[in-house]
Amino acid sequence: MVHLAAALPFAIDFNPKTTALIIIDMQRDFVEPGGFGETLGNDVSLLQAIVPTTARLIALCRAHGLPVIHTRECHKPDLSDLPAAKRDRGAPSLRIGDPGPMGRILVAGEDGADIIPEVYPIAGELVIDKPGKGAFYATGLSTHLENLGTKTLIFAGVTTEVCVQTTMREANDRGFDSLLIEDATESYFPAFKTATLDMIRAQGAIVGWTATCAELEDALND
Ligand code: TIU
Repeated sequence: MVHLAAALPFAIDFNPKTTALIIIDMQRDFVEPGGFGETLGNDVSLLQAIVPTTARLIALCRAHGLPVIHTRECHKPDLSDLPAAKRDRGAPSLRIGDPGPMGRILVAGEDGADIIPEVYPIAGELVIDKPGKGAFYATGLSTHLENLGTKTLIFAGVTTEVCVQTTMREANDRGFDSLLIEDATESYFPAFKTATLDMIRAQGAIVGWTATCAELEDALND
């Protein structure tokens, strides 16, 4: 067992053999200019700060033999998995499915929907395309984790309060212990990131735990 004493709100113990890393939506559409994130009016450069730490976290988990799972929020080219309520929400500069500088916005197979090179999956790692915010919704993630015998999930990626938090809440209801790596997740809204970290660990880890990448590194290498 690994004892991560520095985790908040209190120590978490986990078995690396039943733990997996899930990297949420580190796609060009969220992190680079011209993609979905920017069409919503966001400053996407804010997300680039976590790229080196996320790469370090992935390397750490690979070195310790933890399965690494990557997700991509995207829709089928015929948009049959895109509810009108999602497509028509708000007043983005381009809607999901519209052509943009990195291909059609948030559509599977387009350049924008792909994962940024710095944290790209390697052969053998599962990549899950998901139509929703939560990675368990309308995907094979539950079955895959059951097959692996996973009990604990380590989370990173973007954005903290949208797809990361939604997936952590889904995981919580499915009986997983979840640990969010604070410096490998980011929001377009710094205050939302802070609030999300607080609400995850409040009330005795009501959703899960948080720790830094260095703290996880120390615990795994102990
Ligand atoms: N807009 C925003 O903050 N996030 C999303 O739309 N999706 C994810 O978080 N991946």
